[in-house]
Amino acid sequence: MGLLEGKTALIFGLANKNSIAWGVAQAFKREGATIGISYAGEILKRRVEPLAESIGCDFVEECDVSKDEDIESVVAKAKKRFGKIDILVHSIGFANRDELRGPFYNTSREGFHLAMDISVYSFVALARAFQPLMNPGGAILTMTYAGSVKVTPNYNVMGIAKAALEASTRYLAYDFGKQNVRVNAISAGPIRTLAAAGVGGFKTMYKAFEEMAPLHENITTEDVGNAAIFLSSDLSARTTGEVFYVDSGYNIMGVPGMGIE
Ligand code: NAD
Ligand code: 0WE
Repeated sequence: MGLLEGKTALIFGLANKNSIAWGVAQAFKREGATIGISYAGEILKRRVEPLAESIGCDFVEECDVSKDEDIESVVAKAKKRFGKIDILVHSIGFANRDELRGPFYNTSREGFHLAMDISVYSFVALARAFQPLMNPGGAILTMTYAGSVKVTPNYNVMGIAKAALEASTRYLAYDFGKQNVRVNAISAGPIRTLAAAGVGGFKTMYKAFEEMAPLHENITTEDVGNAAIFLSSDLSARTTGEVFYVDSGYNIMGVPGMGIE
């Protein structure tokens, strides 16, 4: 029997087959969950629908998380279709491309607000909107990156957004504890997704990551999917408000090993 048998999961942030959200969707499917998917905009529909279909998912809804009315509408549709849900996955982040290069102090007021709105507030807004639909024993998940706690050059305003996202995870965990719903974040190492495409120096960072990490391997969306199963299933029943690293151990290192051991 699958670890998520009888559970319903809604996954936000699917763009294409490289998305972390897709790794999560496939892993959840494997463990027997009923899945609903949400994506950002009309142009992604053509990509997302065949993927959803391939895992037998026919709840595929557009939702731009910067619009309250889009969030309300997807909640209404989920309520009509599923009644209650068990798992909510937020796999969304965005900053203007020109904020992700050069000195952090050049961050514009508008760029700061946009990154915080799409990458952080959307998590709070989705958690609130789905609160009445969440079954006891359920789980809420978001995706973060270690640029929240240590400097990653060029990650800039996204690092600040991820720090706020991790703090939001703790505050939401406190709120949702009363209804026995857990809230956790997965901090993944760098993965070549759409959100990493065109990032200057990504290739170099990828290589350095592989060298520095104790396990000397880069991260896949499948790895994140497997961690998401744990954090959404009853296996992690007493874990909430945590940032769970899926990074081949990279974050524990202070100095690179350089093969001197
Ligand atoms: P991705 O591009 O596949 O996913 C990002 C998603 O955010 C896309 O589906 C995009 O449509 C969605 N999005 C952007 N603006 C939106 C809006 N207004 N409304 C609704 N959706 C919107 O890339 P990914 O790497 O899978 O990113 C998923 C999450 O994982 C992000 O939070 C990202 O910060 C995080 N993350 C990524 C990495 C990495 O190296 N790729 C590492 C750690 C954490
Ligand atoms: O969270 C992310 C991706 C964040 C991201 C990426 C983009 C590129 C395209 C947010 N918004 C946009 N907007 C775009 O227009 N990661 C963890 C991957 C990532 O992105 C970086 C990284 C890493 C790692 C950007 C700079 C430096 C390192």
